Amino acid sequence: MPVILNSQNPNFDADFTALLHTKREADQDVDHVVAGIIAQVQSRGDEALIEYTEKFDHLSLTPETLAFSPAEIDAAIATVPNAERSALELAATRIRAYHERQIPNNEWWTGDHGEGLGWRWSAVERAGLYVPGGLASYPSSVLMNAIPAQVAGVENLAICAPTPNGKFNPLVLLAARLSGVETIYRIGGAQAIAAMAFGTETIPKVDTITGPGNAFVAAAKRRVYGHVGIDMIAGPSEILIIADRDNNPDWIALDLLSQAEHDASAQSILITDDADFAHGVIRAVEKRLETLERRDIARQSWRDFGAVIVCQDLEQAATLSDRLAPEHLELCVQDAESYAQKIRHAGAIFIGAYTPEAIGDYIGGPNHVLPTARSARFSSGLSVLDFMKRTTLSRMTPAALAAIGPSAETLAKSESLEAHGLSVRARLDQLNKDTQS
Ligand code: HSO
Ligand code: ZN
Repeated sequence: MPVILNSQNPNFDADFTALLHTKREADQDVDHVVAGIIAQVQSRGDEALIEYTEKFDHLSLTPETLAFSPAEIDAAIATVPNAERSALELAATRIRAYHERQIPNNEWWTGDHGEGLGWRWSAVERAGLYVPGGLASYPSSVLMNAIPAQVAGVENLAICAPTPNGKFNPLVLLAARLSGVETIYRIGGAQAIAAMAFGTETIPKVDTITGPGNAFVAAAKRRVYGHVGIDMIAGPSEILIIADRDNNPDWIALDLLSQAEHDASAQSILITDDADFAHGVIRAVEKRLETLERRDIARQSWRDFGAVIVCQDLEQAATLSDRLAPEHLELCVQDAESYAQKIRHAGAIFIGAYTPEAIGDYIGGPNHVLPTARSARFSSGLSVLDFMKRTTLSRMTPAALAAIGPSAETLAKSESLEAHGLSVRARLDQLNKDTQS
């Protein structure tokens, strides 16, 4: 059974706070192993990469076969059934159109004294995208990582995707092609992150690495951060649904289960103002759990981390939601669009009963790489901006320097940085001379 909380209960605050701080990830102490792997790849390059791939993925590669050849990609893509191909194409088109709107504007304006000020955005040159192997090898995640990079203007995009025992999902290769990525290395784990961060004889070093992965990948991303950029360290997925009684309990149950089936550590929470509805949803979840293909995973997640909260009214629901700062938030309430205005902290909001989160996972357009573990309080989902950086611009005219330079000189003196002050003073003296002559 999930936790069931009622806001009328005197212990509610303590129980809710405990829910907020539930730890969902076992601390896997992999850091020392990862440090060793990174050091090996850094010093021995391809040779180490090939050894680790043999050891962990049971696959023997050579420098020539580290990447899929164009012919292999073509052959794999040819096996993809039409229905999947067109669904993926529609997804790619919609995700691209959504992300194109994120391209930020450059600015350049004239300040108070005639000086030019502004900034300019530019893309990173090279990005590396990590795609997990096995169960979590999602073609949709390839689109969600690669398309924003491509839209940002990144020229060189490469994917690392482990293929344990040589097995891979052809849809991953198709998703790569639809997002303009032709270089796909069949390597994974910390060794793949190290290869992208530091480069090997075969794999060029990148500027930024994005994409989800297991504990080894996460630890490796943490370690290489600073040397390269990274997107985020994603935790297990979560959904919060705020629903009133005028909903179909089975729809809400399925939405809760759509997160629960990802991972035994995923978290699905329902907040409602109606106790009968809450129980209806709990029954509907139980019923669906009897037949769901991934029922073992979903049941474990629902049992260990699921929660149903019956609150006083929907005002309180919005306040509780902001404290949870969920990765995904579904609003199944009357006038959901204006209700959404009450929410401040959420990775993605799905407005109204006809917007199940799965639409956002695949086809809506917004990104599905989102901040987990309450990090929506201070961060956002993956976007075009993650592949761009901003350069500031300033251009003083003599008049502008004459107007604001003396204050710079004063501040330089106050910080005892003489050359700073003199660099301004030398120019101001020259300007004074010019005006006198
Ligand atoms: N809900 C997941 C993303 C995903 N769902 C991929 C299906 N495929 C985390 O946001
Ligand atoms: Zn999902």
